[in-house]
Amino acid sequence: MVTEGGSSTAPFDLAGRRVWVAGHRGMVGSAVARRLTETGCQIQTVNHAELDLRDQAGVNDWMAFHRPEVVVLAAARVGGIQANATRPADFLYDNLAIQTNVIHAAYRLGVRKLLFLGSSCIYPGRAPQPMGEDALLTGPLEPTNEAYAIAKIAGLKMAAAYRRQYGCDFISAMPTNLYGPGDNFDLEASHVIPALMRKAYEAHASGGSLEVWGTGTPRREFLHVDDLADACVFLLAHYSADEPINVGTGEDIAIGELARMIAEIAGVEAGLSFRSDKPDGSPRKLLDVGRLTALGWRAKTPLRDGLAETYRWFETHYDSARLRVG
Ligand code: GFB
Repeated sequence: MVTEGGSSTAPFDLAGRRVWVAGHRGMVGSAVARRLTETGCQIQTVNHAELDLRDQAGVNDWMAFHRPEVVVLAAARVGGIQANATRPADFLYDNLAIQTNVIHAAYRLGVRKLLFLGSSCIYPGRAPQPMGEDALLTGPLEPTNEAYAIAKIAGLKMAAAYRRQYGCDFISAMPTNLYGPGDNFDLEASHVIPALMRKAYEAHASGGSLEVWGTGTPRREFLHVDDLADACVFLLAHYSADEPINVGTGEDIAIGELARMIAEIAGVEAGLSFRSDKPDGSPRKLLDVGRLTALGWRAKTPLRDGLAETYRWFETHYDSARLRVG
């Protein structure tokens, strides 16, 4: 395991430990829970109907009763560019409340290891590319997701503060844009990949074109959620430091090119149409994944394969997936 000073110690062993995956119904949490089944740990989960993570007393009671030894904090309000831009209060309040309650209770109950998940949008909107961890707080945030980014920055700083003040082994990972089975396919709230998949499915059926928001020129890096889950388990075992660590593929693609790939996978024949009234957001978001690569972890899923697999999942879950909202 790599620690503060870069020194190596024995990996943190998950086998036999009680591991709470907060947010296990979401795309990320469910992938992490699937991956954790391979580690021999005892996975703990709780449904939203039983526990609202924004309720501090409820979180304290649930954690005191179930006593997780490890926490993966994958619960969050997430959404695409439009949801972020139009519902900043929800993104700030929900995320600040969830992470504050869980991190503080984890400290009070002596949780041995906690992984906080952030997002590449914590970095400035015009940060030099690729974005290293040292780009944090060096410039203004991208306005379309400022609220979410502020909440996530507070979360990673909170994890680091509890490390420093109380010696807690709390770490933070910053994943790039994610996709995969179990994503949110609601057209107003979702990220670009599920939105384009749903629109492509419907365009294929109707013979229409695939509608793409913005100019198609912004570039994004996309990581399959199973790769993220694998990285989470790797980091729990091998990472222990104040600084957040980036998780991505190190490669990006223009949105127009991504849309062409999805159109091809879905068999859309009428081409693309661009909605110039919709925002582009950041011109480019590519992470520098050098620190994670140096520790020995790399993403495995080629984008085209991951898209094809996710599209097959969406086709078979069309009726339920399109009704899921974030
Ligand atoms: O995935 P997305 O919503 O998130 O949009 P961001 C990425 C790019 O795809 C933008 C374009 O340039 C969009 O304009 N795009 C094209 C579309 N067609 C569509 C479509 O039909 N739906 C959507 N949603 N986009 C989010 C942040 O930013 O990234 C979050 O708002 C979070 O806070 C997340 O950080 C990872 O990459 O722009």
